[in-house]
Amino acid sequence: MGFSYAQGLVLLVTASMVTVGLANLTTIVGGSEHWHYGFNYTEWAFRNGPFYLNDTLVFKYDPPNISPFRHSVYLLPNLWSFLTCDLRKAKLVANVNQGGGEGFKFVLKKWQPHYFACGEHDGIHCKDGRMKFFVMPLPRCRG
Ligand SMILES: [Cu+2]
Repeated sequence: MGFSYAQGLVLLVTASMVTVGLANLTTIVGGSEHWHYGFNYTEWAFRNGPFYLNDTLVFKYDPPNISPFRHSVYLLPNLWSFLTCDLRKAKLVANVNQGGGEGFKFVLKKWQPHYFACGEHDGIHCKDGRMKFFVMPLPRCRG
């Protein structure tokens, strides 16, 4: 029995699906909304996930010389600090100047929960402005 056209087509489609599945993605946080006060990023992350190891998240926000609204990006250490927007043990990953131009790129390199939040105004942007979201990057299955 020979190799039919249909079999070849199935192979081709399968191969391209696998390629898409393995490609690391770059996602702009908030999509066209970028990173600003008042947008529901928890919901955004839920709708746009799951994210995978070595995917890139891009945070876009204007620096203080362009916009009066200052933003930043912090990683919070645990679920409780995330829920309460407690920034005391948070780690700064992008300051107020790093969101301009092409934005700040964060690669999800670690297989662990990531609690992102804006750190401006003592946690008010996180608490009232909803500038926080959770990502648990999944490992990709490489068959
Ligand atoms: Cu902010």
